[in-house]
Amino acid sequence: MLDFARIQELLSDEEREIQKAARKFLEAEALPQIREWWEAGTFPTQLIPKFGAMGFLGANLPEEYGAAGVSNAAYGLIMYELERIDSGLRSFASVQGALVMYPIFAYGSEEQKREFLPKLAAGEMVGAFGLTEPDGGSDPGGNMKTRAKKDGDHWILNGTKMWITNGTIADIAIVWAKDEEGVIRGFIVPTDTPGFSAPEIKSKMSLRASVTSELVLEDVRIPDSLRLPQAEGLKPPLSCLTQARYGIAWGVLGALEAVFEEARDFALSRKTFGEPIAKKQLVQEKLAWMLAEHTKGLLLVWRLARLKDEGKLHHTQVSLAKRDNTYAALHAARLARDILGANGITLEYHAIRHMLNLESVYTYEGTHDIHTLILGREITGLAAF
Ligand code: TGC
Ligand code: FAD
Repeated sequence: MLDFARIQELLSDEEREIQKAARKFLEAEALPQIREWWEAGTFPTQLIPKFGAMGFLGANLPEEYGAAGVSNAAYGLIMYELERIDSGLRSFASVQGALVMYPIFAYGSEEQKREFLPKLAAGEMVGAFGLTEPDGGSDPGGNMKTRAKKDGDHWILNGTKMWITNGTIADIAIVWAKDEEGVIRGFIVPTDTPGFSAPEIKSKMSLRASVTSELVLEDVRIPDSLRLPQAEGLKPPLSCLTQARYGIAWGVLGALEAVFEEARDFALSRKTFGEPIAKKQLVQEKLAWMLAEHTKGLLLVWRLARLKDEGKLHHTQVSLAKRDNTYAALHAARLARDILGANGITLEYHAIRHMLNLESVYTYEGTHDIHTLILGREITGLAAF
């Protein structure tokens, strides 16, 4: 692992072992084929049960529900290793763990937890999280048109969700909808319910090894037993986003490591004007910038992991980490692409695939600018959304 500030020494033996095992597994099972999957625009569904067996899914949730029950640093390191291969693999795990398992764990009934969490942890069941709607994702409360109407001991759901990771391959979708009083509620929607469909969004130039879908709900009838009983208002879905953003803040540093190492290796072997380009000051400045950002980002997420273990993490701290680490990774991928010259525009190298993926990461889970405004509100007490 790229580790300039020797963060490894701050990890436990178990955390180091988990990362080592994740890297070994992913280098054998995913790295050799990632380019092919990305080019074909397919997500490798065959890896899902293997991710389950490796303990990658909802890894920081308790063992009593079938999850691995690891520390938040170990969870972050798993996200790091997944995204070192491709943001699409990390996205799958982020959604399954932070956006599907977490809301069931935090807001579900005991029966819901026992029914769904072990299958989701094992990768026997796939989940999706439907918050964003076609009219805009940054203001999910204000823009929410999806409605849930009470009908005896059932609910009738109508509406459309947009840009939903895993949608087409999901067995269940966590759908957020407003009831007749305008209160936001969460539902576990089995995707084989009549009236539910999830067409895949095609022609993406980013996150091509990830399924992104529209969710269409037309008079979808759901028993009250599938409503998340503890979820009321916008705070519960926003709290799920905090879990996913935390994982992204770690994950993108894996992508940064991948493009840094590729660029450094290329620069050492590529000769212009009789010397390796690695000997040129302008190239060294780019590599130094990447290393510095990776180092600062890793120190930050390590500290957030410990705060999260202690229950002291605030969501605005996660906003800062998601915002800055994602920007650093995206800019690093652009610099790496540049160092590779013309070679950098092909999928033979990893830089452009990471660069294109990171454009999505910059936008999803709160755009860069929305996180700037979250921090602006934290600093001044004034909301500028
Ligand atoms: P606001 O007044 O700020 O908040 C309402 C209540 O919620 C609390 N809160 C949070 N709690 C936990 N975590 C967070 N991140 C929280 N943010 C806010 C807040 O304290 C308040 O609590 P209380 O007790 O005072 O009632 O609500 P707002 O309507 O003003 O919203 C503000 C804003 C812009 C920050 C929020 O809407 C936002 O975060 N927008 C961005 C939306 C977003 O990130 N969408 C992501 C969708 S999922 C996705 O992209 C998955 S990508 C999948 C993949 O990884 O592949
Ligand atoms: P908009 O909200 O329309 O924003 C457009 C632009 O306006 C952005 O630059 C934004 O920063 C800016 N802007 C917005 N408001 C303000 C403001 N107040 N001040 C200044 N600038 C502003 N969503 C889910 O619910 N579940 C998923 O699984 C999921 N997966 C995704 C997967 C991918 C590949 C992508 C690309 C998106 C996914 N999303 C998902 C949706 C994602 O969360 C939204 O794209 C994101 O929240 C932004 O919403 P938007 O795209 O509608 O942009």
